[in-house]
Amino acid sequence: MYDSLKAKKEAEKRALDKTDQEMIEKAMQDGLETAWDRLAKQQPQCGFGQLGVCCNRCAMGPCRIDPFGEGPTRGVCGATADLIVARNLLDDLSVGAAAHSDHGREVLEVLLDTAEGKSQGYEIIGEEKLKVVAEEYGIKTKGKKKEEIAKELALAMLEEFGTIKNKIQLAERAPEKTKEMWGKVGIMPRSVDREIVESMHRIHMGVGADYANILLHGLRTSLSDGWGGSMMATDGSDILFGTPTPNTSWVNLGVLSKDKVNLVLHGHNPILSEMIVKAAEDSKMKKLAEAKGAKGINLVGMCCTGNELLMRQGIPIAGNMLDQELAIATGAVEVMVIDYQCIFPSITHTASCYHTKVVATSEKSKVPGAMYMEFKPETALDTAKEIVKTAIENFPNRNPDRVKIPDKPIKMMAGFSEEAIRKALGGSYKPLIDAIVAGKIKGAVGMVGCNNPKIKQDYGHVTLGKELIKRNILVVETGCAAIASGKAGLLLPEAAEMAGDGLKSVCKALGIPPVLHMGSCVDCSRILVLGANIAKELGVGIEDLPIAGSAPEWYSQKAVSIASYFVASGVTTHLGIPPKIFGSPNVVDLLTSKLRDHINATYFVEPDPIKAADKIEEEINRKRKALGI
Ligand code: BF8
Repeated sequence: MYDSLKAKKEAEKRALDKTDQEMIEKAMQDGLETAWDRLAKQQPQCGFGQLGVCCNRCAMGPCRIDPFGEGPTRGVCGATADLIVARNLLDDLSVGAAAHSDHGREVLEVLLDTAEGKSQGYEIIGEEKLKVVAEEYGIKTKGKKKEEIAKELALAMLEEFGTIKNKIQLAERAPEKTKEMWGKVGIMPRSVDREIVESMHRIHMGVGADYANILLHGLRTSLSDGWGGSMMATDGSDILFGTPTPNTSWVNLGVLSKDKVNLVLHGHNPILSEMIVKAAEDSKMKKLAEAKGAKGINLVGMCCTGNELLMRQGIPIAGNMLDQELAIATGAVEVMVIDYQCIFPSITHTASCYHTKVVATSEKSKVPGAMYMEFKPETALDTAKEIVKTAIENFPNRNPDRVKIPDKPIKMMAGFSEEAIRKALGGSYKPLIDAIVAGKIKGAVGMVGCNNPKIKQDYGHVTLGKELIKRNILVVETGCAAIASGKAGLLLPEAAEMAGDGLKSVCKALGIPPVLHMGSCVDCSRILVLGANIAKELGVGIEDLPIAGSAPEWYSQKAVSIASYFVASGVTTHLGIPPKIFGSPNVVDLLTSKLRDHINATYFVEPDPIKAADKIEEEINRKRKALGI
């Protein structure tokens, strides 16, 4: 029996945001199973798995090591806890790097098709960025049509995935000192695919038993993501759809409309969703929606596809990872379009409780129970129109008695690409550097990553974000972290009132929020470029800057890769959820301490966001001191 008081209390435990709480209650009332329920059903979760000492790689296993030293200390092959933990971590990291990079490859393939006139609906909008990147690749741009440059550039970038040059061009954006550090440690990325394939090789039974050597390759693989696959995804998308500039939009589940056809665009890659934006503007579609009794078409984003559309088009965003089921629970979603990554495999099961149709669009990411409309560059706009039409035709099936939409979306600012930040500062980082040297801004933190039902939704992001800005630490964000801050009102210039006096004065002078939304998760590469450009202007390495990273609520393998390329780039990074490494004290010691001697950065784990802020501030002060400021 539904107990409204109990549901309210439970909702308050599960999520920080009131609109999310409201929808969690509705989901409970509707008898809908969500990730929180599934987590509860999994308790107690396997202790061996949590410590990372379970190995299921080969047919001699599965094996597990007794963390208390009373049972077996080696698997059947002879692997120790150190090796098993290191291999498992490299596995997770490489899966994450592969996901980001494969997304990047698809963007570049569409860029190439567009340059060759083979795609439908696309054009090259980011001409300025096209020229900048082409020049980095040594491609002459003078007197050439943008399509010619784009073709040469797309081919050059696609070649990076399997290049035999033993270096990735975009990694050249790092300061000399940082690159020297990579050379010394032996982690300069050689190509995107090579590092990932080599990871798969290295985690095979019998390929290396040295945990440190395995983890070092993990750092190299992560760099091939951050400075390779992800950066190519960002740059390719900027070239196709334009480099983001600051805009104002709306966030939370309240962006869904009571009287319009709602389409939720969920996943990561902007290539199809950008076409859906175009398709929804078609006057025929608008008329059809009216004919079906709707007042129009309402597109909203979810997760990182949502972030991509928000950054460039100002499309409102319904929420982050744990909101995907709650959006459907509003009973007001006609279609949820999915591409790939971070989509619950049970999403069609959730949708089946309402009239919502899930439309899968990627050959890589089919989901049983979903309609399948395959995205192909040459028919992208037709497919997008078909999807919008499907949503419109589903509108009359909505049951108004089962609809509940929270009524207060929150205003937010997004669109802070590295280029936009530089422009806001007047073309150079000098004003920011001066503010840092003067101590008005103590440093900066790149806060990134996911939701995880193991922590109250958004609590880690918002608590840590507020704590950092109070201490005059500027926060830049991507992914679900940025959406969490949006919901909490931190992405508004008015939020500067919550900041310390120094940061407040800088934000007020520039008219910017103290927490800047820099994009989707592949756009963590924008944070790398920001760090690199500031370091270059200062004449130091990224590893010398008073900055840190944080993933307070991470869950995904992609987040492991991001945290690792932050650390490998010299940026100490906080994890709010313990990674599965604690079965090996040696691995823990290497990652949280010994690494500092080699790359001036480590990972650190701290579930309490206030304590995490203390440690981040300590790290920023350590780097300030070393810089003599
Ligand atoms: O790539 S932050 S939950 S949506 S993995 Fe996923 Fe994590 Fe969100 Fe974006 Ni990133």
